[in-house]
Amino acid sequence: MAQIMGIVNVTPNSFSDGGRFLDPARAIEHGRALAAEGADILDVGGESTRPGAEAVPAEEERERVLGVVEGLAGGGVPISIDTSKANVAAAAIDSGATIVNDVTACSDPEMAPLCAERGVELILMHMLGTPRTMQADPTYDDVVADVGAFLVERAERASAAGVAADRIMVDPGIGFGKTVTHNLELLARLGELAELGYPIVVGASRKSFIGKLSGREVSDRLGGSVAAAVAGAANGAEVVRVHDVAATRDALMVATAIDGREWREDVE
Ligand code: HH2
Repeated sequence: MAQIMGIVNVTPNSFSDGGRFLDPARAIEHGRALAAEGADILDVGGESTRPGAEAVPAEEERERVLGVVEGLAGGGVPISIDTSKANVAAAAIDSGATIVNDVTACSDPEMAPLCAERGVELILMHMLGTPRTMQADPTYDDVVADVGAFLVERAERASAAGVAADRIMVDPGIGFGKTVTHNLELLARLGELAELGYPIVVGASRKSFIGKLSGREVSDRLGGSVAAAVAGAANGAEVVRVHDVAATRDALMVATAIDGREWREDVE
């Protein structure tokens, strides 16, 4: 069964839960609840990447996330740090994070050398442009081929900087410079990206394409999000990044059991 990465956003402005977990104690409580629901990884982030979001200074981002990483590390569930800044990642690794989730795929030249030196896993995500600009008329020749070529190039660059190839995962970046059609194409053809040789991470949870398809506000996209996670896993994702762990876990367990015609002990 695909692994479930539970989202812990320590931000005032994340698109679906901004401000709810800015207080570190509440964020830790939320992370623990997601772990109890069955999260395999907890992804802690201190900078929103929603369309139009402004960058957060490193000092502020560090202050938001470090106590939360520290509070959740050692709880039996690996912690990933969702950051594009190497100095934030370094401090989070010191606090117990073992995975770096970089939505800019190592735009910071220090990021890959850091991950190599510290022996952590690295998630490289595709984004077209920056959060400020990415939704302004994104265009591709073939979105799957273009995203795949970008991810391979960044993965090879990270390898050249010393990150072991088996510690690299790639993510097509659903919603990051993509139209609804691009997102659907990527989710449907995830298997082509899996053939690149790196485990696939995918995050569709509550994103706007689900709102556009279902006509639902962000607070009411659970059904669409679960469907996207199940489809992503069926098409080759090894990790699904979600806000709603319990519902996703139930759905993946049932879908996996049907697929393998097995249940309980045998499905995981
Ligand atoms: N999406 C978001 C943030 N980080 N990381 C990966 N690897 N893949 C994703 O698709 C991804 C990500 C955006 O979602 P969220 O954290 O809920 O919102 P915000 O960026 O507004 O905090």
